[in-house]
Amino acid sequence: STMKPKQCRLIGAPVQDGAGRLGCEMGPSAFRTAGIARALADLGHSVTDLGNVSPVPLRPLSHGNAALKCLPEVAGWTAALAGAAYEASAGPDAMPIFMGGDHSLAAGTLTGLARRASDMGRELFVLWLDAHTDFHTLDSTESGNLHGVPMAYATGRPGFQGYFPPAPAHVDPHNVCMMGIRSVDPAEQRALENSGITIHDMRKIDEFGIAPLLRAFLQRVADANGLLHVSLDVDFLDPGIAPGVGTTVPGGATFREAHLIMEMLHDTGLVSSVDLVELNPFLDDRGRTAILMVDLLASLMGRRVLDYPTRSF
Ligand code: B3U
Ligand code: MN
Ligand code: MN
Repeated sequence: STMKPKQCRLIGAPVQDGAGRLGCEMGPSAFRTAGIARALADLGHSVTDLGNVSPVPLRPLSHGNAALKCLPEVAGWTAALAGAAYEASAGPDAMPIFMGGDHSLAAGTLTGLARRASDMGRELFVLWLDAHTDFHTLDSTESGNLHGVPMAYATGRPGFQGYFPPAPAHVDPHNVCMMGIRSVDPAEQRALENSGITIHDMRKIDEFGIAPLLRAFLQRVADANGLLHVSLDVDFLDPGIAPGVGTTVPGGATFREAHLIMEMLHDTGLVSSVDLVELNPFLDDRGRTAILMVDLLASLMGRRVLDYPTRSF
């Protein structure tokens, strides 16, 4: 691998209160069972498993949007994860890897990492790989599932104050690139139009191919000497290859597209942290989604897919 050995820090975030159904709580265990630590160590990285984060104690909260589910719980996770992300991202070769847990965990990781970047005098960039934009506010979400809000919180959209913890730092929406998007609610779409976020939906990926779109974003990160966080939602992938998720959307990224992204990310050496989210082991097929997510992480960390035989499951 051309990548400098990293200090991989595995952090379990067994939050499932942001998803519409149970099961993501088992995600960190499934990643461990699928051999995440071993895969990273085999690539020459140092690996420490820091165990699972616990949410801060609940504080009762009531909000005008009656649809909201588990607001105090998700607020508690956000506070705990922002702290964990800030701490685990210290040091020059730090590579925190957050094993979810549903995508609400990114409210914590993004804002904790943004604080770290600002301490270092660097800019944080985010590559958001997802079928969804997760750009709802507490007021606009109709499902009430808080895995639909982390990008809005992290970029400082209004309405979170007094409900979610104050963000330690925000992510500049101009530094966010979303790929794989194919399910956006009308309220999100309106807010995204003037947000500054770059959105490559599946239509664009089909028309131009994933490589040139990604290359343009990576060039911007490199030019800014930025830190790059990758937030990988299982539903970015096509449900045919990744069934272990609660919110399958047809027409997702293929095995080849997903590995190509990871290999291009590896080649740039720009990635400094990763979220692996929305894995629901209860819905998985003999661990195949957990194994695929670990294999994608391994590609990002330097495994050349053609050098390895396909793992069976
Ligand atoms: N935008 C919809 C659907 C959704 C967002 N994130 C996921 N699903 N995983 C919502 O419920 O907010
Ligand atoms: Mn998501
Ligand atoms: Mn999603």
